[in-house]
Amino acid sequence: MTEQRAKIGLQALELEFGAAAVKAATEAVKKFKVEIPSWIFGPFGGGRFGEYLPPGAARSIQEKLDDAAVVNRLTGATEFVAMHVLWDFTEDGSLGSYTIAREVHEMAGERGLKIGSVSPTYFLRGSHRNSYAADEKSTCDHYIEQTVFAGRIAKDFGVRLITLWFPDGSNYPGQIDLQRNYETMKKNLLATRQMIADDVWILLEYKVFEPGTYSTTIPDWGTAFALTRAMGGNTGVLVDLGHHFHSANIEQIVARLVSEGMRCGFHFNTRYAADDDHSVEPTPEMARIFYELVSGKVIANRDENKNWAYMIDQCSGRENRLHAIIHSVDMLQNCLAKAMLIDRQALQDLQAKDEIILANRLFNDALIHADVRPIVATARLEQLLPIDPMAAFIESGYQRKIEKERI
Ligand code: PSV
Ligand code: MN
Repeated sequence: MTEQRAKIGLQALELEFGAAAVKAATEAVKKFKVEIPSWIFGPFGGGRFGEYLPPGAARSIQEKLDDAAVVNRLTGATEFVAMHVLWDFTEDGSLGSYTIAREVHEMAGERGLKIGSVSPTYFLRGSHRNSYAADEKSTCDHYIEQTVFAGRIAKDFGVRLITLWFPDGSNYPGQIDLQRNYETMKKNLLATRQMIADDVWILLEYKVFEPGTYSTTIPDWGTAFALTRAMGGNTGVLVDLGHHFHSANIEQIVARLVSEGMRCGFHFNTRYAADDDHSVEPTPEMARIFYELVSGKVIANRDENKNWAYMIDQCSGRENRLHAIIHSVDMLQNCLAKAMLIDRQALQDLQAKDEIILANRLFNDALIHADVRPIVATARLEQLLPIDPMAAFIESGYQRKIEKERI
């Protein structure tokens, strides 16, 4: 997209949706920040199969941060990097190290970055018979200790946010006692909340399958919601786009959480088959999710305390990791811009008149048919950022450089 093309596109959008809506969309895109995961840059990504790493993939936390800094420089939207305790802060692969976390914090700062959300890593060695819902108290205590550590790191070096995802569950009916399993999880979560500073925000992630194929302990937003309500305080639900049954109405889940006034968060990605962790695509579903955030005044609200946490959880298999994450950020900005274009008053009028198809068309004109790339381009130009971060990345020669250096 050239500046000239952006200008013409913007005029067309103003004609259709009004100059005020286009301006508001541009401002919202400028303000939108999204965390990127340290794990996308390697070596821990790659999905479930094989150990393939694309040429130039990062080999250490320093190199991951180097790559993250490039993404932030090009997009201006990704200052925060999500970290995993046993991928980024460990010496022995079993416990977190405060010293390493401090070093990572310093290294991030040197590159203009900050540690974002901190995730305890429950799913590596030792949790095959569950973590927080294990029958063995010593197993539970081990993982609680790691969560408390994550809370401390989040407070001292991060954005006071931890995100919890548990691999707990089962593969066969009868394998575990479903009620005891849930009650143990609940008891340990409640105890954890007490051990972590009140101003550390805890988000609880649900997932309908995997690694459990018959059951997972927190399979859905309802279970996560019940647990977070029981935990109380600064606690919410984490919606990962890849963690539902096919064709789940995720925007409605978002709408429910907004209506309940719960401050929640996302792990953005795209799935086709299962929990694929692909780059974010500009799907109608994603745009509708953003519409719920806009109409619920969660996003683009002057009161930042109403805002949710926006994170990308992606670990691509085959594609270039930097392309993958730049693409995701770009697509999220596009979806937000689309959501900002909806004339809510006009929509309400149509709803009141029961004009079903006309309401649907008004929705789709913005969320599906509008080409909002000129809005996103304008937001970048106004911040003195490259108009096209992907093109700027390709032109920068950074990929050639890392492929040469990282053998
Ligand atoms: C689990 O599938 C998950 O979505 C959790 O958020 C983990 O932290 C992440 O993936 C690890 O890639
Ligand atoms: Mn996730």
